[in-house]
Amino acid sequence: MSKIALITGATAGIGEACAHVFARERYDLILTGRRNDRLEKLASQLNAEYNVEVATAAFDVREREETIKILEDLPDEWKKVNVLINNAGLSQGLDPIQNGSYQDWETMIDTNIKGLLYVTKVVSNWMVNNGSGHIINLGSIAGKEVYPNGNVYCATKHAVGALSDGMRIDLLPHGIKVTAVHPGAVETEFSLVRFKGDEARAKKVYDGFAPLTAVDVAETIWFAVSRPAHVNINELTVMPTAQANATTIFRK
Ligand code: NDP
Ligand code: 8X3
Repeated sequence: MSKIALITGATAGIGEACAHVFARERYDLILTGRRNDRLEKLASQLNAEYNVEVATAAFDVREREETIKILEDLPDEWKKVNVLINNAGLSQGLDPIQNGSYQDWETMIDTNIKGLLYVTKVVSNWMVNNGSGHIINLGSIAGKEVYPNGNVYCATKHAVGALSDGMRIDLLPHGIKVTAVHPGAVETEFSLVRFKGDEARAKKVYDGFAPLTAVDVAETIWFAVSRPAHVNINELTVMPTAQANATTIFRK
């Protein structure tokens, strides 16, 4: 029987790239995100290209009851999840704390922290029952450093780092690995979402240097997942060569 990976936020960017990489590696997939049309399209593409089974589940990770119900309603054979990639996440706004929007703060906290927890609780219980598993949490360089106006987004990603450490301790007796992956700038829909559809502002983020691609991050995740059974990578920071830290980018 094939291994199974559950990927949150598979409709775009890093999650979508992970779906391709794990399908290539012969994993059957559970793909989630809110945009069902994209999930369906990706599922048929991966099924045709790699001949893997793909289940889709469209839900908003901020909705606790819905998230739990949709996951628990999956057929038992899909609950043998080997790899959970907690990738769904976003930033909203880039403002000094005194000007921040309550709505933006709640969206980030509810998605990046609470949503990740809802999915993790359900799937980690399956992994405990299965006696093994690997959880990958998408942190960020924003979870290692704090940059100007990054306040709440940085706090959510620091929380992902702390939760990864906590999960690793609690799940240790159950043979479950936990890896936090912290990328620097990756060109995806991330900045478009952060700047609420302002394409010119989003594009400027990546001007004058080569950012990471979603595939670069997906391959890094695959590296962590493909280590031997006795090896776990606790955390991994992956940056564009032109980016030294959260705020230092060498632009041509
Ligand atoms: P994208 O915006 O390209 O993709 C984000 C994904 O998250 C989408 O599939 C989106 O799906 C999903 N998502 C967002 N909100 C929700 C929600 N409420 N419920 C369910 N799914 C949701 O961004 P990236 O691929 O770049 O980001 C992926 C992860 O990587 C995030 O956690 C981000 O913080 C992190 N990261 C990104 C970096 C970057 O520079 N791009 C760097 C470091 C970390 P949909 O809209 O269909 O729901
Ligand atoms: C995304 C990278 O530097 O915009 O997490 O926070 S950054």
